[in-house]
Amino acid sequence: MTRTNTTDCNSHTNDSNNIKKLKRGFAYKLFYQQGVWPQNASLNDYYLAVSYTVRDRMQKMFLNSIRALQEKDSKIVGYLSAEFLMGPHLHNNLINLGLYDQVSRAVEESGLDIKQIIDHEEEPGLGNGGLGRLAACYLDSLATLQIPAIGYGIRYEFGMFDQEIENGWQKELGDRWLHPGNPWEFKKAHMAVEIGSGGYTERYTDDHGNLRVRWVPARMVKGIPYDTPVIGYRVNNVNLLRLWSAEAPKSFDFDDFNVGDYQGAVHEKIMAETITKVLYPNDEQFRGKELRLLQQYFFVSCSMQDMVRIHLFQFPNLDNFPDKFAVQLNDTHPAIAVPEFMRLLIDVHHYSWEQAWDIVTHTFAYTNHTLLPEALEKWSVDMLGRLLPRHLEIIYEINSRFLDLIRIKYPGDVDVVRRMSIIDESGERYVRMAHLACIGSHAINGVAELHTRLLKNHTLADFHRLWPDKLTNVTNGVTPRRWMVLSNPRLARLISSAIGDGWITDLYKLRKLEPLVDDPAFCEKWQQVKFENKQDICAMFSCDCGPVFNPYALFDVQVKRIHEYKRQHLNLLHIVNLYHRLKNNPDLDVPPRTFIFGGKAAPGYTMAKLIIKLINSVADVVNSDPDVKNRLQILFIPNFNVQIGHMLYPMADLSEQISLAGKEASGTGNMKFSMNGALTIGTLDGANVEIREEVAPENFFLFGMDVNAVEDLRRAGYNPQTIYNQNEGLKAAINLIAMGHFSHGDQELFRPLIDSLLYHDPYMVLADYQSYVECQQKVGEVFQDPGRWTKMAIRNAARMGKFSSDRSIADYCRKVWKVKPLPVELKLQRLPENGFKFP
Ligand code: AZC
Repeated sequence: MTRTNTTDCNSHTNDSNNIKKLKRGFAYKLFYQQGVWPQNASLNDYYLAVSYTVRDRMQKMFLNSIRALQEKDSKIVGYLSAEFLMGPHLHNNLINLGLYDQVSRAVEESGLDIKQIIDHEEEPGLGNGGLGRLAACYLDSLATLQIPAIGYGIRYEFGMFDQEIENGWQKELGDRWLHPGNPWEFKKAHMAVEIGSGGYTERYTDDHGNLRVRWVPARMVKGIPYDTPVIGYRVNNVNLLRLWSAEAPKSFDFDDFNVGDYQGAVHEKIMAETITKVLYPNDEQFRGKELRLLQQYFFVSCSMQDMVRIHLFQFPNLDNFPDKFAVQLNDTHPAIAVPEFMRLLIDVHHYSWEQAWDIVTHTFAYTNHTLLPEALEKWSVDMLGRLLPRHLEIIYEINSRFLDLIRIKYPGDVDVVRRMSIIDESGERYVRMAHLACIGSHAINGVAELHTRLLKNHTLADFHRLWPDKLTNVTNGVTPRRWMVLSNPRLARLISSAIGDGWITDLYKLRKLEPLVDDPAFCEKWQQVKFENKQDICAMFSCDCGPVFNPYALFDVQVKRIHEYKRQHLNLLHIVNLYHRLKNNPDLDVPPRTFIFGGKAAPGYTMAKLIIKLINSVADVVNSDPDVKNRLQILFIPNFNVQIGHMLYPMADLSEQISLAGKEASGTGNMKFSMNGALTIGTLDGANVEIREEVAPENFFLFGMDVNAVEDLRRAGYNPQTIYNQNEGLKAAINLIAMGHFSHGDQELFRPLIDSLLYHDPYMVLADYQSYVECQQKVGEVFQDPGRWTKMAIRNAARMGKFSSDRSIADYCRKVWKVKPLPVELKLQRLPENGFKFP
C-alpha cells in the first residue's frame, strides 16, 4: 500500500504547516536533546537535532511495522551478514520518506545549510565493499517491496578504516563513526542474549531418561541488539537492521578488584568487548584469525536466538520455524549458523537429529560471492574445536551422515568423498565453510549468470551434480533510490520530467527514455547534467594548489577495492602508454582525459598498496608535466566510501570494469555507473556480461579474453615475457616504470610489481593489454562525437531495469525465500493527548 502524497489545493498550506512543525522540531531537539542554545550549537548538534526530528517522523511507521511482524502470520526474511555498508542515513531517509524538500526548506529557514548538515554525517562503514554494500541495497529493496525483513549483523565499534594518502602511500586511520553520536539506532538492552565460547561438552540423562548433550562454555558474553530502522521508498513498511554489540556479563570482578588486581578485574570486560571492536578490513582474503571466528559465531548465535525468541512469541514450538523465517547466509561468514541452529534445536529445545535437520535445511539458503580460492573460508579443526567444541561435534555428525549418502550415491568413489567432505584432510585438518553452507541449505545461489555457471561447473560442481536443483542464479542489483535519486538529483529530475517518476520503483520504466535519443533538446539536457556533475567535482579540487581539472575532458573512472584481479595496473599501463605517446607526438588526436581512481587496499596486501603508490607516483609526474597540460590528468581520490561514491558515479563518462574474466563474481559498481549514464569499458566478467546483453554490444566497449580463452591460455602455458618482448608500446610503458621515471630514478621501488607482471602475471594483465589499448582508442574516437556518445549513454541508462535491487529481491522472494509482501497499515496512530496508562 503506497502512501499518497497530498495533492489537494490545501497542499501549500499543509506544506507550510509542516515546515513550521519541522522548524519547531529542530529547536526543540536542540534545546532538550542536545542541551544547547542555537548560538552555542556545533554543526554536530544541528545534525543531531535535524536527524532526531526526522527520526520522529518514522516512528509511527516503525512501531506499526514491528507490530505487524508480531501479529500476522507473516514470513520474515532474516538476512545474516557480517557486513552492512549502509552509507549515510539522513539523506536516504529524507528521500524515502518524501521529506527532502520540506526538511531542506525548514533547515534553510532556520538559517542552516541542508547540504552541510547531510555531509556532516559520519557514514557507518560496516563493510569492506561489494558484499556489504549489496546487503545494504537489499535492505532498501526489501522495505520498498514491503517484504518483512531483519538484517542481522555486527555493530563494529570501528568500521572500515579511513584512508589517507601520505607521500603516495596508503595510510590507515581508525574509523570513529560512533564518536559524534548515532541518532539512528535504538539500544535494546532488555533484549540481550548470552553467548558462550570454549569449555567442553558432557553427556547426561534428563528427568525422562533421555540421553542428552550439554555444552559447558568456559566464557560467556552478552550480545546487545542495536536496532536501526530501514524505511522503504514511500511506503509504510519499516524493516529492521539489528546489529549486535558484545558486552561483558558483569562489568567488574569485585573480588579481583578488592584484592588490588585492577588489571585482572577489567580483563574479562575488555576481552568480551573486543569481539565487536573492529571490522576485519580484508575483502576476499581469508586470514583464519580466532577473533574473526568468534565474531562470526557471536553474531550468528545472537541472531538465531533472537529469531527463535520471536518465533516462540507466536507459536508453541519450532516445528513450523521455516514457515516463519527464511534465513539467508550472505557468503560463508555466517555459515556457523547451521551447527548453531542444530545445537539450539537438539540441546536446548530437545528435537531429534532428524527433526532438527529437517527444520535447519528448510530454513537456510546460501549466497556465494566469490570464486577466488584465497577467499574461501576454512577454519582449522583444532581452533574451531577449542572455541566451539559442541559445534565441532555437530559438524562431524552432519559430515558423517552426508558422506554416508555420498557413498551410497557413488559406490567405490573415494575421491568424491574426499572432495565433498566438510573436513579437508589433505594436510592440517580444516572445516570447509562453503561445504557446510551448501549441505545445510535448501538453495544456493551465485550473483551473476556467469558466476553461477562457473560455480556449477567448477567450484561447486560436485554439489551441483548431487543436487541439480539446488543451485540457482540471482543476479545482483543496486538500489536506484540511493544510486540515482539521492546521488544524481539533476539526472533524476530530468528523467522524471520526461517520463514521470514511476521508474524510481520500477526501473524497467527507464526504457521509455529510449525514443528520446532522437530528441535533440533532451540530448542536450542530458549532456548538460553530466557536464554540471563534472563541474561539481572540478570545483571541489580547484581551490587546492594541485591540478585543476578540465570538465570538458573524458572522465575515466575506476573506483573499487584495490586488488590485482581487478587490474588497476592494466588501467595504469594504458595511462603510461598514452602519456608516452603524447610526449612523443603532441599532435596525437585523442580527447583530453581525466583518469580518476579510488579504493582501499587491505592493510596487509603489499602488492595492492604498491599499486596505490604507483598510481600516485604516475599522477605526480603527469599532472606536473606542462607538455600534457589539460590533456592528461590523474586523480586518486582518497578514502573511497559510499559518500564519495555518491559524487563519483554521476560524473563519470567511462566506467572501468576490467577484471580478468572469471574473477569478478558480479560487480555492482558497473551497474551504478551505467544507470548514471556512463559507458563501460569491460571484459566479459561477472555482471558485465549481462549489462552488455541488456545495452546491446554496440553500446558497450568490450575487450579482452573471455573465460574460455583464459582457460585455454593457461593450459597452453602462459608466458608474459613473450608478450612484453613483442609489444613495443607495452615494453615502453613497463620500462618507464621500471627505470624509475615515476620514482625519482629509483629502480627498486616498483620492482615487485614489474617482476610479478613479467614473471608470473597471475591475472594476465599483459595478455589483455593490446586489446585494452585498442579498445581505449575506440573510446576516444567515439567521445569525440558527442552526439553519438550521448545516445549511447542514454541507451545505457534506459536499459538498466534489470539491475535494480528490486528485481534481485523479487527473484529471491520467488525462487528462494517464498515470501510475499506485507503492506503495513498505520493502525497505531498518535500518542494519546493525556498520556498513557501503562499496563
Ligand atoms: C564481492 C564480489 O567480489 C563482487 O564481484 C560482488 O559484486 C559482490 O561480492 C556482491 O555480490 N565479494 C566480496 O565482497 N567478498 C567476498 C568475501 O566475496
